[in-house]
Amino acid sequence: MQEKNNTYCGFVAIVGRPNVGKSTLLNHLVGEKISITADKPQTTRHKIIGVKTIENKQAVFIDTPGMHIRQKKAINKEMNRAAKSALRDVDAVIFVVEALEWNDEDSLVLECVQHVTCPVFLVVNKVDMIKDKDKLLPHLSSLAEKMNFKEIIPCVATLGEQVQIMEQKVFAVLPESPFFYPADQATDKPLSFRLSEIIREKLTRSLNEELPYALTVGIEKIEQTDTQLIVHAIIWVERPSQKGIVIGKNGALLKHIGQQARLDMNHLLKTSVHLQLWVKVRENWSNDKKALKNLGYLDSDD
Ligand SMILES: Nc1nc2c(ncn2[C@@H]2O[C@H](COP(=O)(O)OP(=O)(O)OP(=O)(O)O)[C@@H](O)[C@H]2O)c(=O)[nH]1
Ligand SMILES: [Mg+2]
Repeated sequence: MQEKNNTYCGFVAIVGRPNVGKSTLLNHLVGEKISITADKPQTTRHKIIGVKTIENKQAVFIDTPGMHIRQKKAINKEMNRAAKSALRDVDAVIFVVEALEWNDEDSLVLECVQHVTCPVFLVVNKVDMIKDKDKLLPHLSSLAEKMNFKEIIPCVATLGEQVQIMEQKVFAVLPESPFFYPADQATDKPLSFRLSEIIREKLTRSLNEELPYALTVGIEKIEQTDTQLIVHAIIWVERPSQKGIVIGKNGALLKHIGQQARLDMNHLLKTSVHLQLWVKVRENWSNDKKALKNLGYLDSDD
C-alpha cells in the first residue's frame, strides 16, 4: 500500500567567504527578509535560520558568517567557528562564490566543504557583474574541477535569478523526516534579535571603514502601548570618538539610522514602532570573550 502524508525535511548550510551574497540568497530562498545584507564584508555575525516550507517539504536554510582569514579578534574567531559548525549534520550545502573570482578565503571554504558527505551545490553568484560573458563557461569548467559538486548553478541573488531552480534542486535531496519547524515559521531568531539586526544593517550601510566592525546593537526593552510598540536599543561602540561619529553633527546620523530602521520595523511588525536609540561605549568589546558572551555572540549549541 502506498504510504500517505510522507514529509521531507533537512538542514541546508549556506557558506562562503564574506560579501559573496549568502544572506541575499537566503532572503530570496525564504521569500522574506530574514538576514541583513550590506556591501561590506563580515556583515552576518551569527548563524541565522530561514525556513521554507512547500507542501510536504521543508528546507531549513542556515545563513552563516563569511569565512575569513586575516582578522584575528575574538569576534572573528567566533564568526569562523559559527560558520564551520553550521556544516555539521546538514543534509545539503550551498557553497556561494562570486563569478570569475577565487581567492584564499574561497579555498578555505572549499577545504571545509570537502569534508562533508552530503551533496554540495556550488552557486556562482553575481553573474550580472561579468562584462565579458564568454568568460563564464571556462570559469564554470575550472570550478567543476575543484571537487565533485552535485550541481553548479550560476545566479543573480539580488534579482532572484535561478533561485527557484536552485530551490527545486535542493528540495529534491531532502531526506524523509518530520518537519523541524511549524510550516508558518520563517526563522528561529527572536524578535529582539531581528530588531537589533535591522539597526545594525542601517549602521553598517551608513558608516565607513572600521566603524561597522566596532559596533554592536542590543535591545534593552520592548513595550507595547495601545497604539504602538516602543523599542529601546543601545548601539555599543568601542571608543568615545566613535560615539560622536555614530551620533553625527547635531544628531543627524543617528536620526537618519533611526528613520531607516523604523521603516523596516513597521514593515516587519505591521504596526507603528517608536524607536529610542542610545549610543554607549564598551571598550574593546569585539576582542573580549566575556563581553561577546554578554552581547549574545557565543551560541550555546556549537
Ligand atoms: N551585483 C550583484 N550584487 C549582489 C548579488 N548578490 C548580492 N549582491 C550584493 O553583494 C553585497 C553582499 O551581499 P550579502 O548578501 O550581504 O553577502 P554575504 O555573503 O551574506 O556577506 P557576509 O555576511 O559579510 O559574509 C550586497 O551589497 C548585495 O546587494 C548579485 O547577484 N549581483
Ligand atoms: Mg551575510
